[in-house]
Amino acid sequence: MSRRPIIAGNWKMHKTIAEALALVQEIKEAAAGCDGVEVAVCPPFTALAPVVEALRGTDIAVGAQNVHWEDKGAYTGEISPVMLRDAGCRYVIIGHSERRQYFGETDENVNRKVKAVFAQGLTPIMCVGETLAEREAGVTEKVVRTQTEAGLAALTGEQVAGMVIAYEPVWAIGTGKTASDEDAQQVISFIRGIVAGLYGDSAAGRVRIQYGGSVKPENAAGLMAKPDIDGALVGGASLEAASFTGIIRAVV
Ligand code: G2H
Repeated sequence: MSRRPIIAGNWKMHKTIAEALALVQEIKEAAAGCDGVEVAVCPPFTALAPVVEALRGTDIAVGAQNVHWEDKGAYTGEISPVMLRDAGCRYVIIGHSERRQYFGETDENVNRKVKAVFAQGLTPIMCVGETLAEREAGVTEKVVRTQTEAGLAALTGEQVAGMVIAYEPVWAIGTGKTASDEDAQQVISFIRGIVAGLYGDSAAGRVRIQYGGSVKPENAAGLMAKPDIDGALVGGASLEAASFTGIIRAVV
C-alpha cells in the first residue's frame, strides 16, 4: 500500500508573526515542486492565521501544536478545535512528549483531544514514544502500546486510517541523538501492528506513521527509506528553511 509521506515542522515556542511569515515565504519557494511529499508547518497559535493566509493557494498545510477537547467554555488560556478550524488549520499535534512531560497531558486527554479534533474535520498527529529510562528498562513496546491503544480508543477504522501517528522516542528529542533507522522502523512497524490488531489491516496499511526526534537533512533519507516510516515530525531543523527543505528533498 503506498502512503504519501508527510513532513511536518513543529516550531514549538518559536517565531513571532513576522518571523513566521518570513520562514514560510522561504519554505514556499524552496519546496515548490516537491509533489511526492506532503508538507505541513505547525507554528505557535499567534501565527496560525497569518501563516494560513500566506500559504493560501499552495499545497502546504498548517497545523496547531495543541488543542483543548471542548469546543468552547470557561477554560482560560485554552484554544478549541472549532477555533483551529476557523483559523484554517488542517492538522493538530496531540500528545507531544513536551505536553506530557511539562503540562500533565495524559493518555486519556490525548484520546479526548483526538476525538474532538476529528469532530471538527481536522486531522490529528498523535505522538507516542518512550523515555530513555523506559528504553533502558526494556519496556519500549509496553509504553508505546499503552499510549497508542489509549490514544486511539473508540475511533473508527476510517478515522485511524486518515490520521497521522508520530513515533518520537523522548530521548531523541532535541538532543541530537536520533534513533537508528532500524530502531525507528522496528517500533513504527510495531505501532502499525497495534493498529492492525485494533482496526484491521486496511487501516494499518493506510495510517501514516512518522518518525520524530532530531531529524536533519543528513539523517532523513535513511529514515525515510524504511518501509513503515511515512515522513517526519521535525522540531529544531524546521526553524530554518534550508534544513527543513533539505529534509523534504531527502524524501522525494
Ligand atoms: C521532537 C521533534 C519535533 P526535534 O520533539 O516534534 O523535535 O526535531 O528538535 O528533536
